[in-house]
Amino acid sequence: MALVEVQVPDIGDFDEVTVIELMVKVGDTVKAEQSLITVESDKASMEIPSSTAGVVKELRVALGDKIKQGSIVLVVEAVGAAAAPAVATAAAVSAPAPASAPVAAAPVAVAAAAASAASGPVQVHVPDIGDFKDVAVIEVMVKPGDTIKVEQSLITVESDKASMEIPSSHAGVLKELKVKVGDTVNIGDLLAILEGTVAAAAPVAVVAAPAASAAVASAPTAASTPVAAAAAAVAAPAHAPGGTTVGLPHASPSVRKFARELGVPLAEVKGSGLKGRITEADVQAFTQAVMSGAAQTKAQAAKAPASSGGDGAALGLIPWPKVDFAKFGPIERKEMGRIKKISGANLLRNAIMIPAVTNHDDADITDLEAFRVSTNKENEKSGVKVTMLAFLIKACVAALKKYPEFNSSLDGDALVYKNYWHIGFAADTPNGLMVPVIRDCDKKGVLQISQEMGELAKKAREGKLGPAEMTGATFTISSLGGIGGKYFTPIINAPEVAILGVCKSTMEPVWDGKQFVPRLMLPLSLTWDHRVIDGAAAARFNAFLGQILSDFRRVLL
Ligand code: CAO
Repeated sequence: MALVEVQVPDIGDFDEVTVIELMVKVGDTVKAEQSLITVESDKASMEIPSSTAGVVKELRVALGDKIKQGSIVLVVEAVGAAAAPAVATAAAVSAPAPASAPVAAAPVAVAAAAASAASGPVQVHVPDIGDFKDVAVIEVMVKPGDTIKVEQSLITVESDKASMEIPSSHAGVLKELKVKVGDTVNIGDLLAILEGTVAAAAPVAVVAAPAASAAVASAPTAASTPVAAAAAAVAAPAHAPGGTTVGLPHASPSVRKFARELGVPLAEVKGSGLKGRITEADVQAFTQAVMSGAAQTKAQAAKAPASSGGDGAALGLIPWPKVDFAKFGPIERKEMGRIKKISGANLLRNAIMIPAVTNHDDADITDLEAFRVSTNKENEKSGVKVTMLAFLIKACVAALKKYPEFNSSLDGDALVYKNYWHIGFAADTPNGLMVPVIRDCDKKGVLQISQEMGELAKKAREGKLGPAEMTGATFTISSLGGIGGKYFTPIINAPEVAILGVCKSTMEPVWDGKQFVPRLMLPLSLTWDHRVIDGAAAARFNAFLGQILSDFRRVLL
C-alpha cells in the first residue's frame, strides 16, 4: 500500500487560506474527490478534496492553520491499482479538484490599464466562474436604483463545493436585475443592466494559468465586460464568512447545501466551529432540537400563538385585527424586550391551557402588621427589613402542607406531589416580569426569607438572575401590595397548579358581632387549576391562609 501525501491544489490568487473545518479524521476511508477540509480567505470559502482514495493515516493540518498551494493536508494509504505513487506530490494538483475550481480561473494577473469611459446602459454578465455550471444564486445584494461601484458584489452564488460573490464589472445605477435568489446561472449569463455608467471596469490583462485559460478563452465576449468581470470575480469573489458585510451565515457551502436540503434556516443555527462557524453537526443538532420540540424556528414561533404577533390561527380563531394606528394619530413602534417576549408566550399558553378559577378573600393582618413593624424597629440595625411578603410565604407553606394538591403538578393523568416547598415571587423589573425562587421555605425563618427575597429581587432588577434562581418553584406569590389595587386574577405559572395574588392592605370597618372595628385587611386572590383543585378546596385554602395571617402562631401548629 502506497502512502500518498495529499496537497493543497492550485487555489488561484489566494496566497494563504485558513483551515476552518476538518471533515475527516485519522482512520477514515476517503474517496477520491471527497472533501477533506474547508479553507477560507476573506474572499471565498472552499473545500479541498482528496486526490486519492484510501485510508487517512495522518492529518498534517489543524484548525486555524494557514496553508497554501502545495501544503500537505494529510497522508493517505492509497487503495487499489489507482493508488498514486508513494509520495504523490503532484497528485493534488492534477486531481480534478473541485476546490480549485471556483478559483480555477484564479491564476489571473490583473494589470491596471487606463480606464475607459462608458455611457448608456451596460450589461453585466456572469464572469468566468471556473468549472462550475448551473450554480445557484443564494443571495442578491443589490436592488434596482442602487448606485453600484466597480467590483461591488452583486450576488452570491454557490455550488456544493464553494461559494463566491459575483462583482459588477461597471459602475452605475442598477436599472434592472436579471436574476433572483434560486435561479441558476452560468458563465456569460446576463446579470444586470446598469445605467449612467460612470466608468468602465478597469480594463485588465488576463494572464491565465493553463487550467484557467480555456475557461477564460471561452468566456462570453460581450465587449464591455467579460474579461474584466472574469478577473473581478477572481479578484474579489468576496464571500466574507462570518459576514459582517455579507450577512450570510458563517458556514461552508456544503453545510449550507445540507441545511437547505433539510429546510433548516441557517441564520438561526448557532455555530460551534472555529470563529462561530456552523458545522454539519450544528445543523443536525438544530434539526433534532426542533423535531423534539425543544426549540422552535422563527417561522414556527411566528405562527404559534404568542404574546403578540401570533394570529391565533393555530387555535382556529379569527385573525388578530390589523389596524393602521398611524391613521388616527402619531405613533411610535418599539420592539418588545426579550424577557417580555418569553414571559408573554408563557403567560398566553398558561392562560389558554389551564382551566383557571380565582377565589378572592380578605385576611385580617392587623396584628401581623403591628408585629412586623415592631420587629423591624428592633432589627433596625441588622439592615434586614422584614416584609409582609415573607410572612405570606411562610403562611402559604403552612397552607400548602395542609392542602398538598396545591403543591403538586400534573403529569399526564397523574399528580406529582412535591415534598419540598420552593416559593416563587413575581418581581417587577425594568425588563419585565421575573419570578425568582426561594428554596426550602419550610426550613427558613421569616428573617432569612426576607433577606433572600431582597437579594433575589435586586438581582432580578439588575438582570443578573441565573437559571437556577428562576426554576423549581412549587407555588408562586404575586404581590402588588406595595403598589395598590384591590383584587386581580394572576395567571398560574405552569407547571404549578396555583398562584396567590396579594394587593394592598387597607383599614376597613369590620363587624365583630357587636360593632364595627377598624381592621387592616389584606386582599387575597387565589387562582387555581380546576383540573387539579376544586372550588371547595380553594375556599378552604384561602380561609386557612386568612386564619394564619390573622394569628401567626397557627404556623407553629
Ligand atoms: N399592603 C400594604 N402595603 C404593602 C403591602 C401590602 N400587601 N406589601 C408591601 N407593602 C408596602 C411595604 O411595607 C413597603 O412599605 P414601606 O416602604 O413603608 O415599608 C412598600 O409597600 C413597598 O414594598 P416592596 O414592594 O418594596 O416590597 P415587597 O416585599 O412587598 O415586594 C417585590 C417585593 C419584589 C415583590 C416587589 O418589589 C415587586 O416587584 N412587586 C410587583 C410584583 C408584580 O409585578 N406582580 C404582578 C405580577 S402579574 O403581572
